[in-house]
Amino acid sequence: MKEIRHFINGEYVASESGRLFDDIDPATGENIARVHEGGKAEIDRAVAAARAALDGEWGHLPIAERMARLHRVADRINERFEEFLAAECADTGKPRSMASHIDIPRGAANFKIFADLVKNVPTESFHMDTPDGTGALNYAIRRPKGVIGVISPWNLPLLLMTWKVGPALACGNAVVVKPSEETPQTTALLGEVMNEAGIPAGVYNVVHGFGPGSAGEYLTQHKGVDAVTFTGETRTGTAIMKAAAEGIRDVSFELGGKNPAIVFADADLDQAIEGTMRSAFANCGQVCFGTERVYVERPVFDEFVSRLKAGAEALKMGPSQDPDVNFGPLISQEHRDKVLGYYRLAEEEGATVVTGGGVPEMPEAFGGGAWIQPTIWTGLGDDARVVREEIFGPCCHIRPFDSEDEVVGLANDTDYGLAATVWTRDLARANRVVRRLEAGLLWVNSWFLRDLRTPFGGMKSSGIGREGGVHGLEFYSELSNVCIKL
Ligand code: NAD
Ligand code: 6OH
Repeated sequence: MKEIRHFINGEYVASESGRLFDDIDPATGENIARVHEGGKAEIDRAVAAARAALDGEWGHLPIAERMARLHRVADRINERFEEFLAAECADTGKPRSMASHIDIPRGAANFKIFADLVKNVPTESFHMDTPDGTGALNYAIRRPKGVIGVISPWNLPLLLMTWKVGPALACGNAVVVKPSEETPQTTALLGEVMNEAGIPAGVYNVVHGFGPGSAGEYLTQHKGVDAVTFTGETRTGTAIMKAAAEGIRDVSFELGGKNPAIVFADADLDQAIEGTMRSAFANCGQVCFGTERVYVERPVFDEFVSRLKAGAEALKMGPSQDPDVNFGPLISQEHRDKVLGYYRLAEEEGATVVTGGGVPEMPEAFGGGAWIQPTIWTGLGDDARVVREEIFGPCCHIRPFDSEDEVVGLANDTDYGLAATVWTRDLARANRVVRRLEAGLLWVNSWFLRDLRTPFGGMKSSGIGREGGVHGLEFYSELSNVCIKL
């Protein structure tokens, strides 16, 4: 059986405790690897290696050379594309058609985009007058923040991890990554690539394990970690923020969502259906900015519901290698239990089940997998838990509306504020509506159209800070002002 070790100071190492945990293929329920579980000892070693790397070659590389090596990281991921793809699909069960277009190429691109950005970003300078007439010159200098703790989720494991590691390294930091216990493989494999690309030992470290009482929690508590960037559940973010309060360490959070889509009657319905199909069901509904609440203007409500139902029922479920498959399993049996709990709750709360609502019949080989039906509901009240809580599964509730004011109020009536999507042919209305929607990502007539240079993040309980483009630099670097009396 394959064994997955920590990657510390440029080497793969075993846990001191000798503890291992299982890595399960969610499509079959089979154990595909044994993973070393890190504890305090491994976090201590990784943080020390990161600190030493900052003082070593990495801290003194000319910027052009640092960026050249990050480009090489991206190139090596692309050269080893098939290995990354196989590892990601084995850990998540997601269709290869998705991982080969999104997870792996965008995971690689994160190293190039941020290297190019950081190389070209200016800092400010101000000349100021002084009473003696000679003046003074102010200019800002940007420096790495230090050792960054990176805690990443399982839904897009490589992509969401490199989305943090890319800018962190571009800014000259060193990182200690704690990938999700569900999806350790691509984060582990990236260690080899870092060595191949000439990233000095200790710059990129990986410690596997769980959250509370394990590597995740120890990483957030470690005094040698200067800042923590986290993508995951809002509840976990709350725990991490408490830990980071000790020592006043900075946090950057991409958390949960309960994202609305608004479909006006004048929308191109073909587009709106296609977009909502993806936003509700892509990656088996496990996308942070996916849609779980759909509001449709009353004249087109019935047509929209019946066409989305037809679309959901036409999804092709199956193993990731099948090129026609566009719908994989959930990440784990545990997560399926949670999602199925909401499927039952929807019925208890009085929903009409338009389609789905349970577990599909699968061939015997996939009997142990976390398969679930794509599900659509109507008829729930606005206070139903199914309409208010993040489910993170392939499901949505559709509700009719009659006016712009009404739908803006409904869309904003949530603790979250990550994403919202508006479908209309009237661009004046689109602009009017999005400016009132409380969300960090606003799409008009599209979904998941994402330029990596743009700001990414959520309002309210969906996060703190923005990553992406130059915005991440605020988190991954420290600005100091230099004032020179002339
Ligand atoms: P999770 O919060 O359960 O786990 C995320 C990571 O945190 C894992 O590595 C886990 O081991 C670790 N962790 C858990 N408890 C911890 C603790 N006390 N201290 C330190 N680390 C701890 O999230 P998940 O289930 O992996 O991912 C799904 C969630 O992520 C959903 O809520 C989804 O909305 C959110 N998400 C948000 C975004 C975004 O960009 N806003 C993107 C993807 C996923
Ligand atoms: C969150 O679940 C997915 C985020 C994906 C991206 O930000 C991207 O641009 O690929």
